[in-house]
Amino acid sequence: MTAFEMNFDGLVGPTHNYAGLSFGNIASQSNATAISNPKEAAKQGLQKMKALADMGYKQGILLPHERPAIGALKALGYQGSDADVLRQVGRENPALLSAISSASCMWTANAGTVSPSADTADGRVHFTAANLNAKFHRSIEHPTTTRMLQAIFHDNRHFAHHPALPAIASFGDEGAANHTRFCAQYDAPGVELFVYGKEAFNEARPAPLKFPARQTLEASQAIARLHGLGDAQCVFAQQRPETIDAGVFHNDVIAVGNGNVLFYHETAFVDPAQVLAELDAKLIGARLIPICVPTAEVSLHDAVRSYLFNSQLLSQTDGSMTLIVPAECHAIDSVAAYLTRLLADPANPIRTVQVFDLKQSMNNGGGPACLRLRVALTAAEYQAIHPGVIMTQDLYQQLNAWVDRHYRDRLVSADLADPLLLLESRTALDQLTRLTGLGNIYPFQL
Ligand code: SUG
Repeated sequence: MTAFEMNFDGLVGPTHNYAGLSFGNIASQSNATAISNPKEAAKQGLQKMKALADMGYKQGILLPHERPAIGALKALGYQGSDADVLRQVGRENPALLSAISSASCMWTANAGTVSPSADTADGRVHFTAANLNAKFHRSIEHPTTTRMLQAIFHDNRHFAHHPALPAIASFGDEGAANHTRFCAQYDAPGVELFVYGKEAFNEARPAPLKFPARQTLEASQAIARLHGLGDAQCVFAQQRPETIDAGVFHNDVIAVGNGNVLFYHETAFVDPAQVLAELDAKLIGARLIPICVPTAEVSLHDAVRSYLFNSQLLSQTDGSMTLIVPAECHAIDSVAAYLTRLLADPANPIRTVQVFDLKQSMNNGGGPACLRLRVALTAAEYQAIHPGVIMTQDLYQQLNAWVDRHYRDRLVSADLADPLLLLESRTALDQLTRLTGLGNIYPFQL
């Protein structure tokens, strides 16, 4: 195989906190007033990255964004020194302060959508940063995300970058969390599954009643056009509105795919039979292997509580697959029992399950799959990426020491107005850009 999948995990930033910012994301809402531990969060993430690198997978990092985002406050009319602005917003609008302080860019499955070179019309890897405009705290991510992706994937012979879609709900785009690529091999042309929550320009179509549908069909179609994907390479599928209303705010909370395997819950799609038939028909060189988890074995409620489907499904060199699941999967009986049966069943290629403690991120609704952006790369493309973000033993040690130096182990909302936190955060990020050799990508450095 001359191509492989590389995972870029979001390094958790120094302002990681719980603020209940995501209506429709049950974990975020239930932990709105919890005390966070940014140091532990960053280390939990680093451990997963290192473990995958040690297992032989290509692993990279995406850097945290500048938070608190003073620039976003200035754009809203706040004036004065950075410390004055922080104090004023802390006094007048703590909810806004929480939003511009969120470390939400850690969930890099929402950083953007990536189409590998084997799929695109011009033979380059295409990236579109997600506008994330369903939530204010996430809508401010894409300018830095775009700069970061451009800095890492800088060789325009191999990589093409598109700015985020128009910042309006009709084109709401949540990136790779609603996008899965299926293929016979990573360097063979694949079929890209775009999952959306509603049709923006057709209100007659079903839509969730309680929680927002963050991704629209129109946004997904625009990404497919921008990336140069033909009709024969795309499947557009609607999430079941009732499933969104049960807390499935992204498709990667209810389905995961890799290679020719789709692991999904019975309630994931409006029309699962159609999705499977179309994927199978459009997949070249392999038959689709669907693994459906029925409600009778794992209820939708347990699927959301455990984040079973927010796992990473990884190819092993012997053709089998490994599932990387959060620790919550072992704590919930129905899910633990299901996983035992899954491993015992020779009819599917999943042979091993590995469990990771990602509690700090999970408390905000972010499991193993949320924390990573997948990029399928050929060997030549891999050679062309910025090497400073590739996980190695050395980088792992340096990042752990960097976290120890700069991160707090306790954060509550009252701390966000502290000008010292801003200073600590900027100092840490400035050193991080040096450590990774990425150059000036943050507003405070520009
Ligand atoms: O967008 N949580 C994130 C979780 C994103 C998970 N990503 C994927 N499923 N791919 C979100 O809802 C909560 C922040 C807070 O409440 O403090 C938050 O933004």
